[in-house]
Amino acid sequence: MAGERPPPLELCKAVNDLDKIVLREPRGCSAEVYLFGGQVLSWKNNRREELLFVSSKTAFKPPQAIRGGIPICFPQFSSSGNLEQHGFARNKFWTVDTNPPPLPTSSSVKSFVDLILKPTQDDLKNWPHSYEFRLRVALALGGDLLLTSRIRNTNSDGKPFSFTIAFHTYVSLSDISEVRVEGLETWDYLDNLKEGQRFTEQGDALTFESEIDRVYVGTPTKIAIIDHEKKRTLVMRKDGLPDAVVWNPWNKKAKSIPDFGVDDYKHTLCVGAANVEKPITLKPGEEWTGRLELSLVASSYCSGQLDPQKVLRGL
Ligand code: TA6
Repeated sequence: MAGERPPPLELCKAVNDLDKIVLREPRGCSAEVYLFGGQVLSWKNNRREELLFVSSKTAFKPPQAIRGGIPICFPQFSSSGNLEQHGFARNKFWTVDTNPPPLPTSSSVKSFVDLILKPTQDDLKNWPHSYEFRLRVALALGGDLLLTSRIRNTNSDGKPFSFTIAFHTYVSLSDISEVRVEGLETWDYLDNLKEGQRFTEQGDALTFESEIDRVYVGTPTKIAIIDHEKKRTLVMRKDGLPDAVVWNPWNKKAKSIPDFGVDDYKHTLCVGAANVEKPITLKPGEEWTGRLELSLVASSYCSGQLDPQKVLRGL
């Protein structure tokens, strides 16, 4: 795409009149980004299958966060600070960034949008730091989804700030009990169901039969989510985001979550590229960049065509 003018933005109205931008690529894949939350809420392959989960009970009523897609937890993951759960970025209206600083974009990118979040005077009372959070959401030929984040400290008082961050991706699944996650074997995790205690994952791929709420720390850059039934594997690549959140409330906890359908837990898993364990600190003028790339590999593990270990080792 370098040097090419991006196609005009397809800005349209969505649920409850919320603004969304639709990204398309020539083979029929698409993605939708809502200005509310700067949140990707749809990603479809060329067979128009939805790859992200959105709760059937989410209200689409700002400032309440939308449950589904890729919510951005910033500047605080979970309740690890004195801000609201998962910070405020997912509860804010982002705007289209019409003049972003240059960002090299691979030639395979067919459409993209730049969004920006900056604090209002009111926001500064809640979190007394000036920042610019730039988010480029891009769709490549063939449907790969790329999220590039740039966070700059624009404080004029010389003060640094620290933050944690997560792209809390809700993957759409056939059946959670049929899914494997590869790439986190033998890695350490902080277990949120056990007061954040640290454990080491066993040697085998993750499978799911009960509630899970963990942060895997310092993980490899590639994680594969294998859905046997849908014969597809979602490969997550991440840069500048050393950790990975894995969450499913299962049946009991799901009942206590108002905007989550009772059976929704069967059809989703949150696997979030994150920086949680060691907060990022930026001095004024400094900028942090993080990249998340989601791509789909057509056939699943069991068909033998795809061996996630080969994918994870980039073979
Ligand atoms: O990422 C895991 C987690 O922090 C869980 O503890 C659970 O609370 C989940 O996020 C969802 O959080 P939310 O605020 O969206 O209900």
